[in-house]
Amino acid sequence: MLMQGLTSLDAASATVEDVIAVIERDGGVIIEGYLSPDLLEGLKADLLPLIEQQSTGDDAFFGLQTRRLSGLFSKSRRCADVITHPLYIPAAKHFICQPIRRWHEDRQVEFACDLQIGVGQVIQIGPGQGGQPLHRDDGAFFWSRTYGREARLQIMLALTDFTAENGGTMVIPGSHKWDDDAFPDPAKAIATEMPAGSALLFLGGLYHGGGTNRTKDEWRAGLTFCLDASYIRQEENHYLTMKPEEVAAYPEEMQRLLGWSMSGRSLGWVEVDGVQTDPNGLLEQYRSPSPLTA
Ligand SMILES: O=C(O)CCC(=O)C(=O)O
Ligand SMILES: [Fe+2]
Repeated sequence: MLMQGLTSLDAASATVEDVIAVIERDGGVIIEGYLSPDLLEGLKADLLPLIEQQSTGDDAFFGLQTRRLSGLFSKSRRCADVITHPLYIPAAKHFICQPIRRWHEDRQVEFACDLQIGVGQVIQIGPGQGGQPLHRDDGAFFWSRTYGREARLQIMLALTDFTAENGGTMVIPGSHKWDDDAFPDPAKAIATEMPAGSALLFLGGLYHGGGTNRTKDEWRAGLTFCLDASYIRQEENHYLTMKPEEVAAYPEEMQRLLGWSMSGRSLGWVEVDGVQTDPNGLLEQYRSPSPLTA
């Protein structure tokens, strides 16, 4: 059977509608030229020296020849430019923030969730690393296809070229539509091949896994983030990873995406003076040194 590869779009000409249409059909899309060369070089300079100091994983899933680095929003402000790219958040909203109707007194009202950042990680796959077992990343929060909706749109950005030889992410196009029991046969997976600065956007339900690195000396580096529904637990605990001062130094949109936000009327509040209050205001005190201690 001929295996259908992933579709590539050009960041300079693709619209959000184009991105959504391909993801709806295949579960993922490659966007070439997602980052400007300057931004790519900046991210590499910020993050690659740090990941080189990390030890490799300790099991087959995390990879015995694979290094990982998290806590990225404390390490590079440029991560925000990957998240707020004009093709990413609007596409994520389309898939994740579909409104539902609920009764409010005597009328039905539409409610939609917000987005938040679930996890951020640099993943460096080294020579000799075997293929990672194929999986769905929304399994982390026990998602099921029976829910009939999506909770995650993920990005895998190539910091170095991704090839079939060096461990370019394996994906099974179309598998985001499979039911929970369908087996992800590795023979159906194809490698994501894309030049550095390009990105794979894919749904949390798409079967994928790190590829086999058959090269002698190439470390494939990818930068991954997830935009998730604001009603599920964040995979990475940004509240404990980042100092409030570091969160406060980002624009408000990023603070909220990192979790310092109330979603709708009922999720994520803190009690202030007896009122359930949006926690974003608590960052005010961390925005600049207090006049008393300056
Ligand atoms: O590094 C990759 O290409 C994918 C890794 C992955 O899917 C994971 O660790 O969940
Ligand atoms: Fe994964």
